[in-house]
Formats: sequence, C-alpha cells, structure tokens
Amino acid sequence: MSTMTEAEAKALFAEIDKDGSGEIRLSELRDYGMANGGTIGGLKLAEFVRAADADGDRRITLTEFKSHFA
Ligand SMILES: [Ca+2]
Ligand SMILES: [Ca+2]
Repeated sequence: MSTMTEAEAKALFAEIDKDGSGEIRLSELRDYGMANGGTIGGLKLAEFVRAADADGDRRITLTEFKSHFA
C-alpha cells in the first residue's frame, strides 16, 4: 500500500505520537482519531491497527507505520 511519501508518513507519525516516544499507543491513536473523524489515513482506527501493527504488540512503531503507508 502506497498512499503517501515516506516524509509524509513520518510527519503524520510525529503528529500522532504526541509524547514523542517513537511508538504510537492505542491511547494516542484514540486521541488523534477523536480530532480527525475517527480515521487515520482514511482507515478506521481498528482497521488501521490491524493493518499496521505487524508484530501484534498493539503499538505502532515508526517502522511499522512507514511500511504500511509509504
Ligand atoms: Ca507515543
Ligand atoms: Ca507493533
């Protein structure tokens, strides 16, 4: 799936990762979704987590995020 450039994906990641920890937790996703119509890059939150969380630890790292979007 290739919907944005790597730079765009990185910028979106930084926007969602509010505490700058380098990984997106579900609470951060929810906060972001609340402000953006419940979607991330056009996917519903649950769909996004299922699609992007490659190792299933319920956290999205920048690597997982980029390999999903860019
Ligand atoms: Ca974080
Ligand atoms: Ca993960």
